[in-house]
Amino acid sequence: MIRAYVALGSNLGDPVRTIEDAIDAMAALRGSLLTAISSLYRTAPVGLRNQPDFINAVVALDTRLPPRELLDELSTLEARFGRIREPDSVKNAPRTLDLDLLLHGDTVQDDPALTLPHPRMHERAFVLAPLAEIAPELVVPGHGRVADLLAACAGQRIQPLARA
Ligand code: PH2
Ligand code: MG
Ligand code: MG
Repeated sequence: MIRAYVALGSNLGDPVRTIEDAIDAMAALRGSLLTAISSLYRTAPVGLRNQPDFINAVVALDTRLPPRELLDELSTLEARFGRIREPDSVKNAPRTLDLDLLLHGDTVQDDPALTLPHPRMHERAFVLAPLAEIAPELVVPGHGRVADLLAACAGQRIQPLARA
């Protein structure tokens, strides 16, 4: 089994419900075991700023699926949660559910269909804060320890949600 990390994000509809339901769906993912779940965070949009706040979280999976198969499963889940990818849609536009494969073991690859580690994860507090909760000592290949990377993102507004 390989340890993989997946970031979840939503800022349309009922994002808290969507993220909670998506985590439940990830627990049933083929060939995989859900091994850790972060808190949920309310986060200011990064990139396209004029859109609602996001709800973000990160989970760890132990998986037998190779990177592309896991990515395909995640895309299928996004579609099941109502995400529509228009060919001409704006990059970083609001979305019902975004599932980003952050890391797959220590795989480093620059495939056009899937770059690993995720190319922007090391500079985004909305990924690093939940990831630091479940794997503070983890090293992002080429970038360093998650806890150190998070310390460098101090200006980004994120807030853990109170547990229900
Ligand atoms: N996802 C993006 C772009 N900007 N900002 C926040 N706060 N959370 C996200 O999940 C997010 C974003 C592209 O996928
Ligand atoms: Mg994505
Ligand atoms: Mg994304």
